[in-house]
Amino acid sequence: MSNFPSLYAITDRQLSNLTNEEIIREMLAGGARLIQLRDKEGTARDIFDAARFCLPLIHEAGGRLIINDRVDVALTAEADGVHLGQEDLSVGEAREILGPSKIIGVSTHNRRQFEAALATSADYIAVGPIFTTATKENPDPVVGLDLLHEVRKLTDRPIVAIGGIDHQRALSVIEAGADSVAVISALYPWPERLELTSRVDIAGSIRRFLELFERHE
Ligand code: TZP
Ligand code: MG
Repeated sequence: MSNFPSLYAITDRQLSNLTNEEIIREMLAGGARLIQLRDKEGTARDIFDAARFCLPLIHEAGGRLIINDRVDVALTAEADGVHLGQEDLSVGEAREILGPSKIIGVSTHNRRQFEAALATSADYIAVGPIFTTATKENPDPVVGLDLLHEVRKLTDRPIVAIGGIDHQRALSVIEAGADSVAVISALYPWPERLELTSRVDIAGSIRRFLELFERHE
């Protein structure tokens, strides 16, 4: 996957109180072009329907949609790829199902897992949690920027950093060697004074990330 986007935006219905479709519209409005549909509580039906609805919008904007966990849904919905954890189907198994042209990403949490991922056809390798995260249930131990520095020396393949990354920390992660930062909670800032009509400003948060990266180039 050439030209890997610096921002990897991940959906979260619980943090936003919005539907996957609403979140993805906001992400596109903010300028996100690499989007992961992550819905741990959604059924296959929910994820499939959201993916089918959003794919034309995302493609029209020149973006790509990656499905978390579900190779079956990624295949059937004709998404751009799938993101696998250590407990999901292996990259090899997903590749057999999806074929050579789909994007397959895999999460790793230590050097051993990263090296194992390098031996596969994974298009990108995620590393984390870089910092403490409250978003993932039972997260692996924090790996810090040190692991990023270490694994950057091993490959030119795109590395995605994840876990506890916000606007303040984003550039330190890129400087440590990541090609891209994957973010969840930082995308869902609620206004300070909560009113009935207020909603999270996903597009605004994405714009601020993209401005940071543009200024850094
Ligand atoms: N994998 C490692 S940390 C994490 C995942 C899915 C959660 C990232 O969420 P946040 O809110 O950006 O820390
Ligand atoms: Mg998974």
